[in-house]
Amino acid sequence: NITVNHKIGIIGAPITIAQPNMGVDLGPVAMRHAGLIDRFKSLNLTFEDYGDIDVPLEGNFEIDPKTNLKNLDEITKGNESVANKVVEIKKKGEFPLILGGDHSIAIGSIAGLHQFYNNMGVIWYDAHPDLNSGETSPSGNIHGMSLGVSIGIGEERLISINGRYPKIKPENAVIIGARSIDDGEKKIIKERGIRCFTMHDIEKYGMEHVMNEAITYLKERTDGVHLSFDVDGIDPAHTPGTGTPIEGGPSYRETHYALSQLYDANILTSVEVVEVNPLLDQGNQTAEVAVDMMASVFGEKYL
Ligand code: B3U
Ligand code: MN
Ligand code: MN
Repeated sequence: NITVNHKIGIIGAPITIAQPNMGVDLGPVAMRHAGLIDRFKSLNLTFEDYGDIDVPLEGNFEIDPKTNLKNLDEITKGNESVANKVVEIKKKGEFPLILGGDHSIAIGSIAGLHQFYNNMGVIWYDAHPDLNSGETSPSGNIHGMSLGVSIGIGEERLISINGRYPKIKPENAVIIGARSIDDGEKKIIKERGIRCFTMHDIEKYGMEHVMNEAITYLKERTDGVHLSFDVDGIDPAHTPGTGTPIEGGPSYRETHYALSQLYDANILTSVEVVEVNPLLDQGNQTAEVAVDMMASVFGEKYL
């Protein structure tokens, strides 16, 4: 859990080829440039930045007719490296913070993390549920499949990275902020009993209530909670620098508050932040917002 004495192990995971836009590989450097390290210092956190890991950066972006996936070999390889690095950090007793990279890195981070828990949970803060597979994907882009892979759906080579699957039980996954859900994903959410708080729920009940529900639910049933934070979860008014912005998301304020609730509840055991793309950004705004959000997760308060 997050305390000033629990060392945070930071890694960059610049996987970019699980989606089509150039530039997500620059996410880690953009967030460091936006002052992530200084913010952690001023919070008196104990941490070490291990830099970016090596991952394949080139693919051919052709849909393989057998799998309906793009760049499977390279993405498998990259996520094996992510998983190995996360295992290394956990074995040192550190709290993993992984900087993406596209959202496919969650395949590797959750694969690495799962061996340390019996009943791991995940909070998926995202405009998308990322529950596609080769069978349902409209795009063949693997970043839209990472929660699906983590609950054991889809390509064998992905679901079996670092051992047994599923990595997490579907009922231990909570999605927050979804507002772009493909038909195949709707089916999976219903059939597998995934808790999904869409924008409709946030509008109706308010962010505070939704987060309290999510926290209570996960506290009761899990022995660790990974936050998988996709910056496109936030309304694109605040985070334009991302590949698939979707209108009508939670504001900066709501997101900031939600993350401070997670800090106060003290339930998180690992965090990742993904889909920051400085080449699509206005200035470095999206990385700056991402850093503000990480500061909130790691305990920064206004007063
Ligand atoms: N659901 C669509 C689009 C998408 C998913 N994740 C992002 N975009 N960032 C798909 O391709 O799976
Ligand atoms: Mn995502
Ligand atoms: Mn998304």
